[in-house]
Amino acid sequence: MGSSEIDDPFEVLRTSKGYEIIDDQGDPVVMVLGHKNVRRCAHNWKTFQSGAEPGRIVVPSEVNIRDTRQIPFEVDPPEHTEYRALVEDWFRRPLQEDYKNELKHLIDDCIFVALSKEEIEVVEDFALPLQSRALTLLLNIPLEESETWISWGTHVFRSESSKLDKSKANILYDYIDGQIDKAIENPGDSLYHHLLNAEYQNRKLTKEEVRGVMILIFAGGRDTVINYITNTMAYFADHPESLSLIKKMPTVANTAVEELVRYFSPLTHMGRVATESTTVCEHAVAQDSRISLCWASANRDDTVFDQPNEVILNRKKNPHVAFGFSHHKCLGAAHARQLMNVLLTSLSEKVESIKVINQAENIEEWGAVHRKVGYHSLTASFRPK
Ligand code: EMZ
Repeated sequence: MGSSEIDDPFEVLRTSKGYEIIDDQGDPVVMVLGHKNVRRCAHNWKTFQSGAEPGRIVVPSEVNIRDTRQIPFEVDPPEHTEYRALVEDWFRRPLQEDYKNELKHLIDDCIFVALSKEEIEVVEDFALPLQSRALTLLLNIPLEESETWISWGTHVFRSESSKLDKSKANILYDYIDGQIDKAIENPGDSLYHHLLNAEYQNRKLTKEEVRGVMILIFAGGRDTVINYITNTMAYFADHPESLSLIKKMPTVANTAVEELVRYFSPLTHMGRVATESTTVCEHAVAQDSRISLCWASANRDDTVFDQPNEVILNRKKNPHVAFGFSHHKCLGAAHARQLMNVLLTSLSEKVESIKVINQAENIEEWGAVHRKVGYHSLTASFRPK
């Protein structure tokens, strides 16, 4: 098996019963595994809500480390629609040409550093700085600010010692509060200012609401993007011919971005809380209990994808759910897609091959199911064209 392969540990469960029950800190979760059921449940927000107690739809649950509601992620329609409308245009900015050019500049710098070293640890010294620097564009704030975020490491709620680290989470909350206060005192055109000026139901957003949006942006788009980038590097190490293909046919980058995110599925699943007693895959789900929509499993469903366990960079029909599905689909998806598109293109232009020297896989454990989601570390050397 090549180092970049990610197999599908859900296959047998998906094709036999369609779900799996796991324990999460004493609050069990019914993982929904098939593509059709995942989409059906994601669509049905009246029965499967996101607006439960803050932190409870995340698996592992964050109820013990977070009181602030993430917006619009932990809100249901109709409020969800109104909140989302406040930020939708802002999150489309990555499609603009000048945004793309700035992103290219920043990504080229990261590739230049990788090429100039004998070897580089991709997670900490490539993916994390790239993700953090790119985030300054999304927030429209100076690049230097990313140094602080890089110092937090790959996950804002997890540390070496704990999967749910309250003191680490507090660093983020205090930082965001400080930034909101600064934005109130100093006029500007960052996302903080945009949110502080936004009108919601004929009033300004409260500080707590602004905090809720910002926590989502910092937490939600961090390890996911880092895994996406790191897995891509491992993939190219195994498949230098794919770099040549993109170089020869640059439009392949468009389908490759989608195919790689389907294959990697950096976010395994996301929960919902049942508002009434119901059934999923003929299994009883009690009111106020949790299900999860397993994007990673749905993305390998062979009733939807031909050769689901193969990476086919020019795959035509690709209705993957790696960015979620229905009204809660990822707000940062345009940014992530643009980032990946520029990265694939720039790598294909500048890099001949990548060699993995050392790796430590990051394996998630969902009950008896073990799933590779990325790497704790991946040391590699980059050879220039
Ligand atoms: C939440 C989540 C959002 C959660 C789309 O995912 O990402 C997780 O990494 C965070 O821990 O709080 O933001």
